[in-house]
Amino acid sequence: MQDSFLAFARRHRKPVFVSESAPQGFDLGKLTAGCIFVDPATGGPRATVPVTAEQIWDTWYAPYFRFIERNRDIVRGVAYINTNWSSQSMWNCQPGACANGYWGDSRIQANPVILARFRAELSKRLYVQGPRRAAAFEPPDFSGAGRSEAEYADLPQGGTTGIAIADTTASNDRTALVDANGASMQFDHVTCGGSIDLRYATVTDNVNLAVLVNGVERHRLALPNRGSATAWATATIPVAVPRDATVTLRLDSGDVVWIDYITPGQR
Ligand SMILES: [Ca+2]
Repeated sequence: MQDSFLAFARRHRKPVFVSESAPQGFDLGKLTAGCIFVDPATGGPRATVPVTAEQIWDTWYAPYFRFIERNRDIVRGVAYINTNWSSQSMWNCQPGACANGYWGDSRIQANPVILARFRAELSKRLYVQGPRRAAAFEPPDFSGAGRSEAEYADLPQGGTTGIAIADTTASNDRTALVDANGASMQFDHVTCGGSIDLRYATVTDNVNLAVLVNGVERHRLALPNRGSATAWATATIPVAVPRDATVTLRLDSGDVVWIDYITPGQR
């Protein structure tokens, strides 16, 4: 359902807003889980079962934040309903009076583990903090099935002087620029493959990239000067990628390289 909606939005090059989201059926204060549908025998809630905060996180919150992150090319806003549903007559579920199903309590402050993890998620660079306005939506490059597009990679700003800049504009070929030695870009949730293909361009000599898989350096790659920022070439990196890996490219020398994408793609 969600995927078909996202596919629809991408086809029409529109942004997506996730509205009124909440982990229905969980009570974060009582640490219980219950069926959201009415028990026909009583016209009320079914029995709840005890759960841990970790189980609630893994069942609902982790996939929720993962969904946002994986679709950040078009998911540009979310709203979370932070409320004790059971305290409101419209949503409270009692025998014989449960018109809207069982909801529970989705207040993140009702559990310190959920609260801390929720805050940690929102502190990621993915989210706009404070009064700063979000950047205007520009439809990204959706042509890259099976690719991990550099313009949507994480840019950890590695090293002391390095910077990495994502450019999703068509006029710049929708790439990311790694500028200055020490900077890196990171692709997460890369699917498995026997090697990595890298589409790149550079205008400097002596470009050397370190290739890290799950944080461990696996290869060093020397790239020739292509003479132009859009003179693309593909280099094959003889590094196997395990399932759901993090692939990091760090610029060790050469000062500047543009990266379009790597293969394999991301989950
Ligand atoms: Ca690209």
